[in-house]
Amino acid sequence: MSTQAITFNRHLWQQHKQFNQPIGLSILMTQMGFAAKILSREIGLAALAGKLGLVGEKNATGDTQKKLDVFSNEVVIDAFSDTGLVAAIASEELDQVQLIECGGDAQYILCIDPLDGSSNTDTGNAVGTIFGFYRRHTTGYCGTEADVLRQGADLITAGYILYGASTILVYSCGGSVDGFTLDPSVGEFMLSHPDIHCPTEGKIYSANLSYYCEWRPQIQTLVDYLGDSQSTHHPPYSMRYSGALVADVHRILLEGGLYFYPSTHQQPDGKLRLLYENAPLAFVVEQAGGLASTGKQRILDIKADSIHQRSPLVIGSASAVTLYEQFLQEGAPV
Ligand code: P6P
Repeated sequence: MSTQAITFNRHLWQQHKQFNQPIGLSILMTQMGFAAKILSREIGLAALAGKLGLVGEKNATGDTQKKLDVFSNEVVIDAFSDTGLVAAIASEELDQVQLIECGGDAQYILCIDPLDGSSNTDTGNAVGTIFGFYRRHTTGYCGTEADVLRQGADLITAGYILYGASTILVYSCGGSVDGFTLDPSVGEFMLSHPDIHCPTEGKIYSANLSYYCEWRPQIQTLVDYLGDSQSTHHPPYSMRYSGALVADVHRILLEGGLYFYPSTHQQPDGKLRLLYENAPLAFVVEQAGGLASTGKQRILDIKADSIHQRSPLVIGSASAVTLYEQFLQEGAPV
């Protein structure tokens, strides 16, 4: 590898110099890269360190909690709580917002899913971290829940880390979407996917088809349409679904197509959480030229009323998301 290779920290410095990105945000992203290195190592070695399996509790959203869920949450809280930059953290693994006593200087709010897809940990399949930073609205001694209950369109930076065949950090601060692959031999994230654009079309759809019978008839019709390999309206689609939102959306971001997790009778608002899953991913995919909605409303336009609020999600190529919305609202095109 040449020393001309762009490390994540060198990229952040360039962003600061060229686009006047606040140095505080650059520091926070450096911390995110540090936390990602720790998690990549621990997830990779968990089977050897007795860190697989459950802790027996359920988290705030009713998901069973893995040992790695608890560990991952501790890593991200430790990475940000004493930076003096973050006034509050909303995490999937915390019932309430973690309010941080930081004086009036802390300018940022973090919403995070420390370990997305943790049902995959014990089988060695891909998992991820999803994060989004907002600028703080209040100026008191510590942040407030109101600072956290935001509209995704207010995000200033968002991204994810995929712990898969390689560890990839993908993020945007409102301009390009860039991806960095961890080189464990030097302990650096190296620029590997500069200026990612979500293809306007794709031939992949990603959904848990075991819920097919619980979906609205319009969504069932869409799935039948996408699965029709003899269709004269579109080339054949392939279905890919890993059970980890980050892994499935990353594939769609790079190769095009759509991921959807609709509402069902049991989960009328869907399963996925708005603040620390759907909104940060919607920010990244929109910056890359894709779309993200509930099927009826743009994800980034929804203001959160509670930190674990759920929403349906369809995300991916602009044409594919638009097709989904047409099916949901008008039924199959004639
Ligand atoms: P299901 C993981 O718990 C998660 O939030 C996402 O990472 C993933 O896409 C989804 O839930 C999987 O849910 O119902 O298909 O098992």
